[in-house]
Amino acid sequence: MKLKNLWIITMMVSSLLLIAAFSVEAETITDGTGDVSSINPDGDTVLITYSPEIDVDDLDLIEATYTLEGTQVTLTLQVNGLIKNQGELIDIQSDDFDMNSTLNYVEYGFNLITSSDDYILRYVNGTCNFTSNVGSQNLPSSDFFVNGNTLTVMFPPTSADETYQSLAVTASFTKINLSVLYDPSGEGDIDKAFIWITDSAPNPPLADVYVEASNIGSVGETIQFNATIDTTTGQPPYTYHWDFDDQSTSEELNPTHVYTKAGKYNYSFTVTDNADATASQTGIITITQEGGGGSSLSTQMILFLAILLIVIVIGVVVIVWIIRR
Ligand SMILES: [Ca+2]
Ligand SMILES: [Ca+2]
Repeated sequence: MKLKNLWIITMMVSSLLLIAAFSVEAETITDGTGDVSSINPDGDTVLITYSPEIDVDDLDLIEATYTLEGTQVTLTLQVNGLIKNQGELIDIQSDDFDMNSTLNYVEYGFNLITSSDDYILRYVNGTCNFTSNVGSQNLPSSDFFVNGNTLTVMFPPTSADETYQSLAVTASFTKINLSVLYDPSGEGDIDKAFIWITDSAPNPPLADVYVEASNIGSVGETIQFNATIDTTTGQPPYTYHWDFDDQSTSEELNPTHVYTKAGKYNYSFTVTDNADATASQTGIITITQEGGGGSSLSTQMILFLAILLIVIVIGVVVIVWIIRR
């Protein structure tokens, strides 16, 4: 009888452990380092490793996790540096919002989509705003904490049986002098009034690449090949591969190449990211014999000399004929 009781207790405990194990749902997304970007004065997105305004590592996302355990969702966000507490959470739609103010804050954000809700969480300097289909509110300070390089947020899910669909995270530094940006005279220096530095995870898929090289060249000529990739897409680091269609290749982004034989070549460039995604672009270059122009010039010279010779011979013949008369 005792043995039977022990057996029942063991079964019950095992079942509970099994239920507990099955009720935990977890996902992790990872992100490369060195993929923090900024917008330069031309409006282009460029990768940066240094800013006089902020430690770029504090924005460089490396990992984010989602866990659903019982009636609690836990989200974490980890950066390469430290979670930076700077500025304040701004609500642009608020009546208190001052259009002449200067914004200067670091924000860490989560967007979690599950089968039952679309959650948006924004953390700025000790304040965490939580938005779901139910509404928007600032979370009590007991529901989130910062530990070095990691921000952790906890909240009850809208539905207990919801399932994970996707998680995206961002880290950003925003410094905007609104009085310059919205100055109707347009006299302020807008480039200096607007700084926006950001990283997101997961990165969008690797975008198309663009290649550039002359479409004509000659044997022995040093030809420059250039490729452009969108470094805010895909997972860095990237590897590059040029195939010049003459049995030679290069692993540089912007190599030079010398063709040794005349002909038409279909060259290609391929970029591969850290997630093994690839993007390619091809081009055609026609290579002519070295000094091709000189060759046709010498043909003209031969023709000219031949005509000159004929004229001289005819002239001599005519002169001899006149003398003999
Ligand atoms: Ca990153
Ligand atoms: Ca990223």
